[in-house]
Amino acid sequence: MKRRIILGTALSALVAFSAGIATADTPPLAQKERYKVGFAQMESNNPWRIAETKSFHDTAEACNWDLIATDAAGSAAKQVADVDSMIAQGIDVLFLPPREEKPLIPAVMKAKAAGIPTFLVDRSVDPNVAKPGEHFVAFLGSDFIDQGKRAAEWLIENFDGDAGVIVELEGTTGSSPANDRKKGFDDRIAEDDRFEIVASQTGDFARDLGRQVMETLLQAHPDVNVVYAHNDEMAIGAIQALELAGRKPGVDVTIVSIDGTRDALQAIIDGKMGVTVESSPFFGPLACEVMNKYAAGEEIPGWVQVKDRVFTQDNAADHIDEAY
Ligand code: GZL
Repeated sequence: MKRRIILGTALSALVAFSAGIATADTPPLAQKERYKVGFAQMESNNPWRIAETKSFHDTAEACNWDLIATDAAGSAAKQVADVDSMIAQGIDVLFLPPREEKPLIPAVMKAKAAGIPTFLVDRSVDPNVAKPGEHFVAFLGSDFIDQGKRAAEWLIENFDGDAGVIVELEGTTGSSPANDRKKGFDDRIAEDDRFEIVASQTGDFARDLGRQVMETLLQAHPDVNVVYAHNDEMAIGAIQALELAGRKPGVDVTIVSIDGTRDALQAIIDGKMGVTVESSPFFGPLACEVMNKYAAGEEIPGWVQVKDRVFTQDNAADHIDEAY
């Protein structure tokens, strides 16, 4: 039986502590004056990543962290090596956004073996191998399946054509948001027979690759009239490709996306993008809150779920000032 308790939080979004049943097999965290904290970032190639890293730095002093932050420049192998280095430096606690679900499992296992509690932030690992409450304390992040589903539902409600020809730009191959945003969207859109996904290809959550992939798919599918991007960076890249090809995003192509970046909110205001489902990067305050609860001996649910808003023409202008 799951209970959801909506708690006040520093995050703009509400956080629901899904009171899952977590056994406490994870390493303890003693309460201290100051904590040596590891944050092993995967890359800094887009506004979302940069905002997340800044959120941890901005939280450090208020949370009494001596923060060791690394950047794996898009390499899962280097992200594992960065965690090895942090373990050798004797960190008290690890915050890890695993770039891909399987390659980061060794980092989770090594931290546990070294007696270091790990919190996964913004992405998770393969749940068949590593489990919350056993190998890591908890996953702090959104419901990516629900994000994909909500993007599909907006499209179903707002697409006024009778045939939706969809190109899907997938996130990083093997990452939990890419896997789940695909599942959530594809399963929901399949329920409306006006739509067909004619192509689905990774743009690695990157703007320029998203643009290049869109250019290629546009050649193969000139009748495309919907783009579903797993993040705003690829959606903006797709908008660039469509405009270069003489198409009018927001007029003859509907763009649906996820994240809520400043550029996406501006594209919505400009009428080029239809919707972006929020996926907040501001994990610093939540990480501090959950770490302190864990150090105080409170039971932490295996999934500390971040609740997401939806940004459209109706509210984009109200939120662009807080965007990143
Ligand atoms: C979501 C996060 C994703 C963002 C992308 O929690 O993992 O990674 O949606 C980012 O913009 O690259």
